[in-house]
Amino acid sequence: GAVSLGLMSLVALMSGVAKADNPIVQTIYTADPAPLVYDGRVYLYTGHDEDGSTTFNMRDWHIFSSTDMVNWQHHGSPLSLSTFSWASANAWAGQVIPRNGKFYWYVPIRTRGGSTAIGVAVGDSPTGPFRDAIGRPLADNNEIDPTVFIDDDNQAYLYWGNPKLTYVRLNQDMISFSGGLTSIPLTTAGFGARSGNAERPTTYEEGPWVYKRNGLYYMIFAANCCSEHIGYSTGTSATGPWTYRGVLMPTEGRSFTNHPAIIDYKNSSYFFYHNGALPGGSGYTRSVAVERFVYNADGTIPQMKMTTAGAPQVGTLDPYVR
Ligand code: FUB
Repeated sequence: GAVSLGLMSLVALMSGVAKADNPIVQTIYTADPAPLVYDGRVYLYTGHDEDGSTTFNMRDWHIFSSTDMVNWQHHGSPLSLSTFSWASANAWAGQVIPRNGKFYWYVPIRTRGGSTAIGVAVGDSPTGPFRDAIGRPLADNNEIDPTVFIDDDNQAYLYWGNPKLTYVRLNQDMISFSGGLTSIPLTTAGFGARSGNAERPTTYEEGPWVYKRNGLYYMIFAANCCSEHIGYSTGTSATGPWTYRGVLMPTEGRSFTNHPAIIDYKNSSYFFYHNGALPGGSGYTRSVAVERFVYNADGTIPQMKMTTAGAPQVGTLDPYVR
């Protein structure tokens, strides 16, 4: 069924401004938040679950922006599967980063050949328009969920993966890389121990988000599918070694996935995630939400709970079928 709109959201939709409370977007189902602070504004890139979906049904990505973290403007959908001639399905979790006066949007996509590959789109502004930067996958190893990070020495890294975790060193052009694909060792010291899954001995599942703060590297990620919680690790360099730091947000609510992102904006820190809190919400009709938080003095992150998580649908969580 369609998302039922409260009066607030209806007004918001008509005015093009999405309102306030969690979930951030109440006019469509959104997932996989990727915020970017640019030129004094927060741009929020999301996936889009189609109304009434009973499996992952995602064909395009959307952009929202805000200058107060309360009122969100919807910039529409300037990127979709049709942007990539080689795409067949799965407009899944991506991230945007500016460089060279351009904006690079990395996304996982199902190819016409059937594998899952990482594509890169490029635009001249944070809201596009965007075009396929290279006309083919940037990397094609049947893995998902890219996160991109530029270190202080200007070296850019792209990390992605489920069940593996891989990175490459991107070249200055941001649309090619040097040195090949490198596997990050998934050790329990680095990513925590998972029990009862011999193929996945650590909690790492998917959705990595890498950033650096006060000299410390952070990798936050979706853990222990299904249902997922959010965990995180810290490292002494962009390539590790990583040390597991624990659970950032426990499992809760109607969605069996969650997906993390963190930014600092106007002297506050914000944690973005998704759940199934809207009317009609589920693991396939999700919505993006945000919490403000304060880092502990030692740089660790306090554990957070969802606000407006939606009541759990006990016993009705769908298996995670790709
Ligand atoms: O939204 C589709 C997939 O579900 C994403 O790629 C994963 O991170 C999970 O959120």
